[in-house]
Amino acid sequence: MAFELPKLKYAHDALEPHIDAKTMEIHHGKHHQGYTNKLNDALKDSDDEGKTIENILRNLDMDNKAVRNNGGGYYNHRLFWEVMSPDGGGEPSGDLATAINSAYGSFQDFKEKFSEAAKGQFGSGWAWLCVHEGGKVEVCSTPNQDNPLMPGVGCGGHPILGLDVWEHAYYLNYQNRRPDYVSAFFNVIDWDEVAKRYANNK
Ligand code: MN3
Repeated sequence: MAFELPKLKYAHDALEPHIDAKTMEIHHGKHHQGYTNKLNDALKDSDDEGKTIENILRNLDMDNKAVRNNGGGYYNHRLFWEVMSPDGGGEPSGDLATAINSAYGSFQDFKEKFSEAAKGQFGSGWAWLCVHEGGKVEVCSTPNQDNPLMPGVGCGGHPILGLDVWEHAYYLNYQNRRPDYVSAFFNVIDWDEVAKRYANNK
């Protein structure tokens, strides 16, 4: 069964003014669709056809550039759309908040660490919050469409929050002002969704 572009759970303009409608339209409809199509092409008639994306990425041959770039692109964007919401923002609560405070001292310190990872990723890539077995959380970043499920990349563990810092994610609205985009992202993070992923993968 081929992978399909996931539907958004909100309208293209629902995340404005933090993320503009035109960017969402192109990012989801063109970029994510492109990764999805190319992933399906790359998997066609291979041993990985029909496996889950998590399984494919965890066991990836990193020299397989087509699956690395497009499988990463498919998975990363799917997570990205799901951890944002027009009702997002604020701070996490419960077990996730406890884990963040235990790793970073406070939500503010975590926010700073995550923002530094996003702003400091040279060129295209992603910033992540991951959970390790046992519940410890960790911030890291990866280049291009790599992601922490892939062998030897990023912090390992399971990504529960991801921020796309490719220019295609922010250039129309923010031009070169990546820090403003990173800061705006915090207004749309769906912490309930991140907490669900924390609980399911710790
Ligand atoms: Mn992108």
